[in-house]
Amino acid sequence: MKQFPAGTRTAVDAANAIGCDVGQIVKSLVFVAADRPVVALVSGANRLDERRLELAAGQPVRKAGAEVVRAATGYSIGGVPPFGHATEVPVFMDRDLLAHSVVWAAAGRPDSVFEIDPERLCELSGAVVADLKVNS
Ligand code: 5CA
Repeated sequence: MKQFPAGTRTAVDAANAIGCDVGQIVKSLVFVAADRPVVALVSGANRLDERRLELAAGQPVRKAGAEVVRAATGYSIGGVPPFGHATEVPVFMDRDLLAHSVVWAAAGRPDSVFEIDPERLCELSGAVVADLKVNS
């Protein structure tokens, strides 16, 4: 785990602090699919296509509000980790993350990140890998 006083709240902030490619940053985005919170792990270089997440989840999705993010994961926006959530949350993972040898994800705080092999991230999060980005 690495902590950066300048903050790692956004993917760009995190990449700048770490000195890595923004594509190696894991965004942990919380959506509500029907009534169930789900997490989409998306490369910092990509924009999530909500229709693709709907296809993967099999339900209509909408962005979760800050309160729902906190209740479902136990963490606040900007620090949501990709696993270790307070409740059982299905996880979907952007296939592009697997192209990197290591990626960096939020470690529960808006100033902390950890490094992980994306295959290991997939295992630990129990993620379903899918094409989630806009324009792929
Ligand atoms: N620590 C960084 C890099 S690991 C991080 O957590 N990035 S993130 O992308 O996973 O988290 C920020 C994301 O939270 C934004 O991309 C945005 O999709 C979402 N977000 C920001 N503000 C809100 C809000 N008010 N309501 C719902 N979602 C929000």
